[in-house]
Amino acid sequence: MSNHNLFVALRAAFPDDLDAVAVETVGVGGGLCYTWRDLDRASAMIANHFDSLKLPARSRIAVQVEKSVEALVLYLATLRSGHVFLPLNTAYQAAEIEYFIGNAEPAVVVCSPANFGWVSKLAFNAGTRHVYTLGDDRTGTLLDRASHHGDQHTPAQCGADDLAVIIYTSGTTGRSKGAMLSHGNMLSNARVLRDYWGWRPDDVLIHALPIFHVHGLFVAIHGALLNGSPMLWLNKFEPRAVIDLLPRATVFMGVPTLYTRLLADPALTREAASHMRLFISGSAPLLIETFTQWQERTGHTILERYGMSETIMLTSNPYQADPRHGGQFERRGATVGFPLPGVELRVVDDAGRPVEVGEVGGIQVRGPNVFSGYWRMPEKTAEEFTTDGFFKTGDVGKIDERGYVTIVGRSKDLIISGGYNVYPAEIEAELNQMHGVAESAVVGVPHPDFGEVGVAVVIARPGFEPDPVSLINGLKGRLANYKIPKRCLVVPELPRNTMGKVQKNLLREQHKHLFSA
Ligand code: MCA
Ligand code: AMP
Repeated sequence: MSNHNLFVALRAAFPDDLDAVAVETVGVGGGLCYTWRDLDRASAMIANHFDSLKLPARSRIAVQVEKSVEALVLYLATLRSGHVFLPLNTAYQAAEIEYFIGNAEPAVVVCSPANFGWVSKLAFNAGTRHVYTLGDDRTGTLLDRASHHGDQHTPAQCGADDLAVIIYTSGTTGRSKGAMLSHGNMLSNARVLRDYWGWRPDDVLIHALPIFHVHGLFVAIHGALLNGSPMLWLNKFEPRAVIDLLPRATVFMGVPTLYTRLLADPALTREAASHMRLFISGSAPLLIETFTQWQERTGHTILERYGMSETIMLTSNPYQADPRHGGQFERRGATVGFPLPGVELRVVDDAGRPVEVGEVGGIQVRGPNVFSGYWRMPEKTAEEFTTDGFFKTGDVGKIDERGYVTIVGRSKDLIISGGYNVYPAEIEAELNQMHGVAESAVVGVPHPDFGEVGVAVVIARPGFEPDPVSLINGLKGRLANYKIPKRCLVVPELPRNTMGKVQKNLLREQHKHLFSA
């Protein structure tokens, strides 16, 4: 019986020379080289430790740690042992973590040493039996325990549909939902991207994104590992460090904020980027100005692609001529390119009927990369799929006569700030509980660095005068820092339609110049 464990496919792609460098760390705390053998042995040791715990099959392993190569090894070990990886943004605060742990019921929680006190308390209260620490400096109890185990390990037998990862994504209403991705979802998408982006074994990836989301964890890491390509690894994005690495690298992936920050550094030149093969952008809309400036400054055309936590990657501009589209190879700014091979993508009207070419509608997708549903939320899952098995993305777009997809907006009430998703409903719920607040509306407005940021517009309770700065400060510590609105305005009333619903489009329009350069 063949084993569909994603780790098996990744391991099979390691180069013959296991003593070659797989990951080189750069920047703060950098200067270390990890060979392919190191990744193999270290992940075996952690996997052996998990096996020794005799956890039920497909146990959730929740991880909130700073970025490090050891955290990557922990991901590989989780796959290897057949358990389910549950990555958590390091910015999440106690109330957020409490929800995730309560909802996912992980058997193991791994946290930063500095957070052990409060995280372990939450985890033990929720019934988790094993809580370990992992620092970004190769310390922590997880590594201590793993060091007692052997460095050989046979990967657990997994079917293609077996659960490999749960990624929590917030929602327009209600609490966060855990998108369940299988070994098959991830491997099929990684293979398609390998071919579509022309990955080569001699590629070198600059890895500068966080590894608790699809972009940094799957698109970037699977890409490199599945090709036996080494990574130049930054625990934190620093524009100058990335520019200094360009002459040694061939592939870079970033959210648009990374590209605008790189452009702000004069050291980014055509010469500095001359060794590069491919720059890829995604997670948020790339402004056409950034696309054009990048072309002018570096001579490279950024390849924009589109995806979601629930689906991994869905569309991409072509890297080379795409025979499915008459050999077109143009990477067109402000579009997200063609549906990837194997992905069916349609644009529908409100009644669910496909619209004409060039017309705008809701984007729906189907394919081997699309998740099976939300963790323990069958009703929510059923709502998000059509009867013929298409997933409703909540994105609004169109397909032109040449086949290029453009995202023109979102039907979901979502702000994407620096590549992170911020759901207004979650922030409004917190604000509405605060002293002196009658009602609030959070909207996204353009921002030169983060693309879009949240602004809170608040109405006071009669007789109260809430202080905007105190409201913002009150949110800190309750919500992850990137969710905190960058401005708070207390106003006498909110614009409403005849049904009494707040007209967020008018608020967005009214405040769109708040952060104009
Ligand atoms: C940090 N801050 C932010 C953000 N990041 N505010 C809004 N949006 C953000 N994204 C705030 C902090 O709260 C802090 O505020 C201040 O900015 C500086 O924080 P710092 O940590 O120093 O910021 P940074 O390190 O410079 O981070 C900016 C960043 C980071 C590098 C752009 O946000 C980032 O790595 N973004 C990438 C996200 C990503 O990987 N997304 C992929 C999701 P204060 O000082 O007030 O505390 S996957 C996905 O979307 C799909 C599947 C896809 O298609 O890929
Ligand atoms: P997430 O929930 O973090 O997986 O975010 C997925 C959402 O990011 C998608 O539904 C889109 O709204 C957005 N997104 C991802 N890539 C792009 C892109 N290239 N252009 C516009 N929006 C994007």
